[in-house]
Amino acid sequence: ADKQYLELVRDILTYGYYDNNRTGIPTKKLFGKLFTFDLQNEFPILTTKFVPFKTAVKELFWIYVMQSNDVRGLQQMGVTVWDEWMREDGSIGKAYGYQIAKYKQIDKLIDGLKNDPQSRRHIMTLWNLDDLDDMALQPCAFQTIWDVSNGHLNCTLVQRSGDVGLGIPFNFTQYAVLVHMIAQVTNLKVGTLNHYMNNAHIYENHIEPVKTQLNRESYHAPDLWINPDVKDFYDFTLNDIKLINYKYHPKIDMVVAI
Ligand code: THF
Repeated sequence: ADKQYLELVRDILTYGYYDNNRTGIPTKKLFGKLFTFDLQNEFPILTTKFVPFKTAVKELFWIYVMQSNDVRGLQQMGVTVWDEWMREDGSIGKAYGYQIAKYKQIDKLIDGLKNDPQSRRHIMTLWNLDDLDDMALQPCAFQTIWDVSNGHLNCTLVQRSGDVGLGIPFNFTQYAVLVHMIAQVTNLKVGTLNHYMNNAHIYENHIEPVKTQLNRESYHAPDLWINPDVKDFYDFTLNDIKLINYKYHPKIDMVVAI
């Protein structure tokens, strides 16, 4: 993962288009970037900086297992990354987990993968036109499109806007875990994870931090352990998912743009 990531960082710093945006912190950006991870060979997580794996998995569970939009639930697990977007009622509005629950999207996906694997309609989407105005933040990583080939489960994650410094390292690691989880409960092997970023950007105040990362040598990727006894998606708990031999360089502090 480090190789593709650092190449994207280098590309953005060299060729990125510089302009302002909604947040008031200008970015350098490139249009239309893609990572491809072969999940059979590698669990994708950065080693050139510490990525808080547990936090990333908790956020994933919040969206797809708990199917919640209540930030207080995340806070109870010790996760603060959504605090900036919490509303007075404690939620982020009709966003993320709310949209998974509303249409039973996990259940439909698992059902479809089991009963009609060659379907070309295996999609989960958080982009609901009717509800966009009721979301504290419109989802960045908003869609997954799934495929079964030769007993392997493939997935493309589509992201409209990718914060390369902070959000992106979370996103591909989380969705790799999701592919492993879904593969296990559908009796498939893991395949390829594609991660498409329409606008891949680096905030101006992240440029120096990511440059320190560019000078680091990557370590061998860790392995993912998933409790093989779990057969039902909703039986997964945080203890069923662990990273083994995660060797990493120190954390890099970056401020999130709101
Ligand atoms: N807004 C912006 N500007 N970038 C994003 O990545 C982003 N997200 C979510 C919603 N809006 C966004 C919030 N996700 C961190 C990680 C993910 C976030 C927000 C913040 C973060 O600060 N990560 C630190 C460690 C945090 C911790 O350990 O608590 C890190 O070093 O990775 C897109 O999902």
